[in-house]
Amino acid sequence: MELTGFTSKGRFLVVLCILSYLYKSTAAEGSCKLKAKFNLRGYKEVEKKTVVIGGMFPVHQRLVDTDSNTTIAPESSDCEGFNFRTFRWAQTMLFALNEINNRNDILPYTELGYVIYDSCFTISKAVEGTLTFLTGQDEAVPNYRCGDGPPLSALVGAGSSDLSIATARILGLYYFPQMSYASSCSVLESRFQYPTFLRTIPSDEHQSVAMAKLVLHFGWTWVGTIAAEDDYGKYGIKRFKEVVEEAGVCISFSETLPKIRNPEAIERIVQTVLDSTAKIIVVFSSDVDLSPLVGELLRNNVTNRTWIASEAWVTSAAISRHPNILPVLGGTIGFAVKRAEIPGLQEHLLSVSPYNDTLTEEFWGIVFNCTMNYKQIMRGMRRCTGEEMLQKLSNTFTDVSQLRITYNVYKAVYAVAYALHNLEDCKDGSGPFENGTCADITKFEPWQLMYYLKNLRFTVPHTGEEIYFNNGDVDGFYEILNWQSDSEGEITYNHIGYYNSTAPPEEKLIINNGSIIWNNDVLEIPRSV
Ligand code: TCR
Repeated sequence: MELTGFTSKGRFLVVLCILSYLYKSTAAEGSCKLKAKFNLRGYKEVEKKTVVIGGMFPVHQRLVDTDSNTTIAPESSDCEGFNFRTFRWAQTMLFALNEINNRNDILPYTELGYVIYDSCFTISKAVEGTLTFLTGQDEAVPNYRCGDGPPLSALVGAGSSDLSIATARILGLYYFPQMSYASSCSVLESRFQYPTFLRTIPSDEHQSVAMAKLVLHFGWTWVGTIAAEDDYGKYGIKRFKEVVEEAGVCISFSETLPKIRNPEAIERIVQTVLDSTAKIIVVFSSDVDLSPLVGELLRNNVTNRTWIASEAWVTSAAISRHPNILPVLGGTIGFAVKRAEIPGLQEHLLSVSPYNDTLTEEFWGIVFNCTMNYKQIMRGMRRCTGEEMLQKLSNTFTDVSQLRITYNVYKAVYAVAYALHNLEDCKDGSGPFENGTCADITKFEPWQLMYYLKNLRFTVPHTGEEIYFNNGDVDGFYEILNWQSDSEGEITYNHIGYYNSTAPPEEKLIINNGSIIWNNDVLEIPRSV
């Protein structure tokens, strides 16, 4: 599923554009096969040059199970499991683009358009989206881009590391820049393998070491580990184990969370946790993969454990808002990336309308339990009026209290925009390319933009954070959070310290032991056995 469009000065017009433009310019050659499958295409109102930024977000959680019937032509699978948190990330990209298009000091002569793909947390969808993006067609034809069209700049995405590893390999072939906001796996550090990959999230190398230091800080010598069955989980926990084992800590058990539904495997993991004497359990996983285990832990009332959370689930409402979660996961300690306030973002999220595109329409239907689909209305489902009020609900989509990956998305879009700005701003004669030449914003090469991304340094609006990339990566900085309960028995994420990879060795991990409340409201540090 894709969204394409252009945000324009103050207004957001959604009109057929890019593809019909491509179609017109190339139909004569008969080489472009186009089926109208895009949800949205955009049109710019102002007469300006346009550059398109790609985005990729795991808005749905999985592919729909289809039977492998080979008597009919296969089709690209549909997705299900709409995720409010990742939908907020996608909307943040639109918000940032709008903000940039409304500013006169960034890219004053150029308008930013977008194409957004839903990767459905699935590698095949991410690859499909990447090929579609590069070729400009709705069918993924590698090595071929149809017509001139507005120049493509960079791909912001993909969500998780295994998706980015796949897309970065393809994009790398074309030396096409990719700016990731959530793919933190340490293997993505390799510029040899992924020459055009950059990210606004720190590499998990830092997080794994920080987790190990945390375990040593509390004097624990016996821990269990659970990892998601993907590159994030596997590499994250591998590095953690290396560091703690070197310091003499023993690993009581190492379990892997299944990627596809597997209740028996989940039950086995719960049994391992129950049978083990280890009371400290480190979990490297996304919230989506962890959720089934949490359900099973609740059913079995597994208490008296201390859980150490990786960044991907530490502030996840999908986990912490489970009813009766406190006895099981209260006292959890975890690592989170920088949080920010983004002025105007909440207003943007609240102004989302079901009529914007197919994703907003689907979102609306789920939130208000209604439909805009004629066939479903005929079948008796309640019809959405479009007048429903998002303001009246509190949900993960409009909750702006924990803007962390969301903030990374915001930074990623600004990074691409500033790099394009510097490219546009270049003065011929003193440019970085051969004989002092510059790139032309209306038809630059991907490697030319790569030059500007590599040498970028900018200040993020509103937060003042200074961003630059060191071989594609940013510094490792994490806040350390502790799950405590408020007066209503809901989980709150309390700041108890931080980890700074750039500080001198003794000052990297700073924890205020006194501010921690452990599982079952205990105040002293739990023992590991
Ligand atoms: N890096 C993970 C994916 C991920 C994620 C998240 C997914 C991160 N944080 C929050 C959902 C929600 C961090 C990866 O695969 O690299």
